[in-house]
Amino acid sequence: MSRFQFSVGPWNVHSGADSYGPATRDEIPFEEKVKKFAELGFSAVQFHDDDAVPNINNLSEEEIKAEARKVKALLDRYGLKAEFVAPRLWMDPHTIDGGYMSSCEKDREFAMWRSYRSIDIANELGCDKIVLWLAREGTLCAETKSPVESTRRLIEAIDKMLDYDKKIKILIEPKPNEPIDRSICGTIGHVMGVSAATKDPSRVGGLLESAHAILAGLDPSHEIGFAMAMGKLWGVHLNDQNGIKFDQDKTFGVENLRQAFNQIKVLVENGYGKNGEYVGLDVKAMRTTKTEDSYKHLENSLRIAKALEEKAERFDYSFQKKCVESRDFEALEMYVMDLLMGLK
Ligand SMILES: [Mn+2]
Repeated sequence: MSRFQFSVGPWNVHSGADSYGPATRDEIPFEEKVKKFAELGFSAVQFHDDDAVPNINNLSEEEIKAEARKVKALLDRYGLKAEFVAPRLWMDPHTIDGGYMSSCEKDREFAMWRSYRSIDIANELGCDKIVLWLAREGTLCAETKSPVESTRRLIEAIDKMLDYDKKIKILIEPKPNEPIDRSICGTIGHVMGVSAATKDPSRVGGLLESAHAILAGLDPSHEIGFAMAMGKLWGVHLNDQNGIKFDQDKTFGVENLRQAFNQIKVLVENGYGKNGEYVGLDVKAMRTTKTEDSYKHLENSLRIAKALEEKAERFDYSFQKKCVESRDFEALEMYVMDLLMGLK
C-alpha cells in the first residue's frame, strides 16, 4: 500500500505518432482511458484545457463551463479527482511565436484568454491548480526577443491569473529546451525566482518533471529537494530519460534506477503528498507497443515507483550515519546498490 496518491494525464495513452512517423496504435476514447486509470489504481487525472473541453476556441465561456461539468460528472462516476488544468498553448496557430512572451499583442491576449478559461475549467472540475508548461516561451532565434522583457511578460501573465481568481494556484513546469531552443524558465530555480517576483508568491510554485531536469543536466531529486525546501513542490511528473536529447518521457526508473530511487526517497523523507499533492506520471509508451499493451508503461511505472518506495522505507539510516561519520562513502554507495539489486 503506497502512501502516495498517483495521477496521470490522458495523453500518457497515445497512438504512437512522432515527428517522423504516423500512429502505430488505435486511439482510445477518453472515457475508456478514465475507466482504465481508475482500475489501475490512479486517484486523479491531469488535464490540458482541451483534454477537458475539445474545440475550446470555438465555444463561449458558458459553453466551456458546461462541457467541463460533463467531464466532472464522468470523473465522479469512476471515483477520480482532477489534479490540474494546463492551457495547451503550444498546439495553437495563435501561439506559433509563443503565448505569454509572444512578440504579437493579439497572441498574448489569446494566451491569457486560454489561461482564464483553464481556470474556469479547473473550478468546474473541483481543482485549484493550473500548470504552465512554457513550451514555446523562449527564443528560436536569440535576437528576436529580449530575455528581460520576456521574463517580465511571464510574471505579468501570472499576476493576471492570480488577479482573475483569488484561490487559484499556478505551478510552473520548467524545461530548458524543446520545442523551444532557449527557454526563459528552464529549471526549478528559475521557477522560484519567478514565483518570488509575482504579486502573491504563496500561490506560485513548481511541478518538476524528471526528464526535464535531466535535459537541463541536473539531478531530478535535487530539483525536487530544492523546491521542497522552499515549500513549493506542488506536483511532479515522474518519468525517465536517457541522457540529454529529445524529451523521451520513458517509464519511471527504467534508465537510471538509482536516480529514480533518490527521487522517491526525497519525496518520502519530506512528507510529499501530506497537503494533497499527487505523484503524477508523464510517461509515453514506446512506438513499437501494440494497442493491447497501451497501458503497460503506466503499470510498469507504478510498479517501479511503489517498489522504490518500499526500498526507501527500508533504507538503513543508522548505517548511513555511520558511513558518513567515518567518511566511508564507498560503503554507503555499495549499500545503496545492494539495496537496489535486492541483495539487502
Ligand atoms: Mn517530458
